[in-house]
Amino acid sequence: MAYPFQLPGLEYPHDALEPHIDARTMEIHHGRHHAAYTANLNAALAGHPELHGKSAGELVADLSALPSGIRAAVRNNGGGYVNHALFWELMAPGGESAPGGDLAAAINAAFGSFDGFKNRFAAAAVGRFGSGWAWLAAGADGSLEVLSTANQDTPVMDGKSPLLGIDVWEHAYYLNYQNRRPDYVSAFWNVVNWTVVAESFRAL
Ligand code: MN3
Repeated sequence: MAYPFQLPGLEYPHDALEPHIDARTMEIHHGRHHAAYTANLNAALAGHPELHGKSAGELVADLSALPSGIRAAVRNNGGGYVNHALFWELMAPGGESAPGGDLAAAINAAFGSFDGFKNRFAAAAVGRFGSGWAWLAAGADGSLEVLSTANQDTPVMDGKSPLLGIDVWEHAYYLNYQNRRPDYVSAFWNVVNWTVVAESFRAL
């Protein structure tokens, strides 16, 4: 998909992830926050038809190639666009509780165990000061790592492939969890769509 970017639809109803993520949060997060990133990305690109053939992923993968006047806007809003498009796909009601197959083996090899991975991921999510994301990502050589990014930065900006991510901006959890970000992070494991994560891993 390229300019003009459109807000991707959700594959499940707003209330599908309850009680872990409440319907009102999903309505506002998808319908207002993600919609705003989409509109602001389009606004930044409107006067640059030479960029209209690029996907959002291509735009954020090489920020240095962009005109300086829109670089920050594309970083923030293009990042927000791709991060949220992925985030909705990474969640599903009643998903598997853990990955299987090659992905499970790779996680065990990189982090010692699935619990070892979960602990690292949760620490990155809880430890991100202010707004941002925590990720399971693959480097260019396919090696798995846990990292976090500030604001709407994405591992794609560093040439890495995001496999699983959690949004830890307060808008992602404040209505239900207020200041209890660790509780939101714990609840997130109940809605991870490991099938999608495994598909991304296989596609590396
Ligand atoms: Mn968000």
